[in-house]
Amino acid sequence: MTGESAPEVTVVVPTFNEAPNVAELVRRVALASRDAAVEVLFVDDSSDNTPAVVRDVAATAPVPVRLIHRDRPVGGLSGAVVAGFRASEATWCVVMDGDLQHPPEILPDLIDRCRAGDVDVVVASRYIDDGSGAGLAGAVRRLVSAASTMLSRAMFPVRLRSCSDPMTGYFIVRRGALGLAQLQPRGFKILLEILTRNELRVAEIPFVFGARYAGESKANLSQGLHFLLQVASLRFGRMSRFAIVGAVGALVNIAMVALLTSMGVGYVVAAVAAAELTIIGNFLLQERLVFRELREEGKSWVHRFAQSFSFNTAETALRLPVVMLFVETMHLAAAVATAITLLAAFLLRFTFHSRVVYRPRASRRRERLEARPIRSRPDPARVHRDPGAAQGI
Ligand SMILES: Nc1nc2c(ncn2[C@@H]2O[C@H](COP(=O)(O)OP(=O)(O)OP(=O)(O)O)[C@@H](O)[C@H]2O)c(=O)[nH]1
Ligand SMILES: [Mg+2]
Repeated sequence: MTGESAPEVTVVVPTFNEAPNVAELVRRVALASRDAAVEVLFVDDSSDNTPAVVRDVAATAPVPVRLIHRDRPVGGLSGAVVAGFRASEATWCVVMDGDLQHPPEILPDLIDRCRAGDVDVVVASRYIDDGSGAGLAGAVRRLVSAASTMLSRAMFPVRLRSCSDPMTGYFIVRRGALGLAQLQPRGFKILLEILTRNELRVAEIPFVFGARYAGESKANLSQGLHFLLQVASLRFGRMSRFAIVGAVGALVNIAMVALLTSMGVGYVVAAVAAAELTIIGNFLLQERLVFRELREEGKSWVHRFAQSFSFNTAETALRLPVVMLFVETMHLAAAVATAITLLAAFLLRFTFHSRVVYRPRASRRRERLEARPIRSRPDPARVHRDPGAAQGI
């Protein structure tokens, strides 16, 4: 491949502190990709010396190696993968972990299967034929992986019908088939997002998920919560995340009232204090988990907090008189009146937060509609630095 022509395949490797794996990964990718024009693109959010190691390896590698280092790791692992797709000019993009748990030796099989021309995605699956997830550290990790696979396939029986392993991080996708503007990368499971947002033709080949070559795992418990939120919002949209946060808030509210009254605080004071603390807690959670990608579109957090806090306080204060009105004038049962007002309050709250508190500015809304994959020209030095947010994710 010359510096001018685009490669056939970009191997996108998201990395977070994977310095000891870089050279071995590039060596094995180069060995495996005999007859294909392959480049390796590291999308790096590291705090260690991974970028320096990538630059060193790039200087002598037998295949082109590029680096995007993000100073702001927007969207975490999935955001990194999407940044890689956007910076690629290849027909096909492979996504591969940077710790060699995804064997580069099956690259030819993935690429050959694509060249047959009848598929958009080829998934390396641990769950067909002689594939295996043996390299996942510990029985609990294997169980969690199997359970989350089952859950997501149950939630998306049609879109995931041809995919036995939507949780895999190893696949090849036709870049032109990706609705890059629609992807809202979050969390660890980018393939799940790609398959559920697009109608794609999927094929699979088995692979054995290996043990880490070197370095430390970044998998942790909070990814479990993010996975559940990701599935819920892919299936039911942002409103379901709002509902989950609201439900958690309601439970905490009840627990706080119980705690405060058991400490001798009067029930009215306890109810008001618990309600206000819940409103603050909900705001913090919804900033992170519900409206995260809309936060920076024009307003300060103080402004958002003021709007959210006043709306919720007014709504909480008004709910009781409305219940009384329903019971006294329309003779509804108190429980029915409460249920109606709670449902109405939820819908009003969601609408107010989406349309007012986190309303995207008009220019950003236009940008979203017109968003195109951003292409970056290959750097002559084959390594470039990226300011992260400039990728527009
Ligand atoms: N760019 C980027 N890469 C990440 C981030 N988090 C994890 N990664 C990379 O994503 C890949 C998968 O992460 P791992 O920690 O290996 O997760 P895992 O394979 O599920 O867990 P193990 O089996 O314990 O290794 C690795 O290449 C990581 O370096 C991130 O926030 N940004
Ligand atoms: Mg790993």
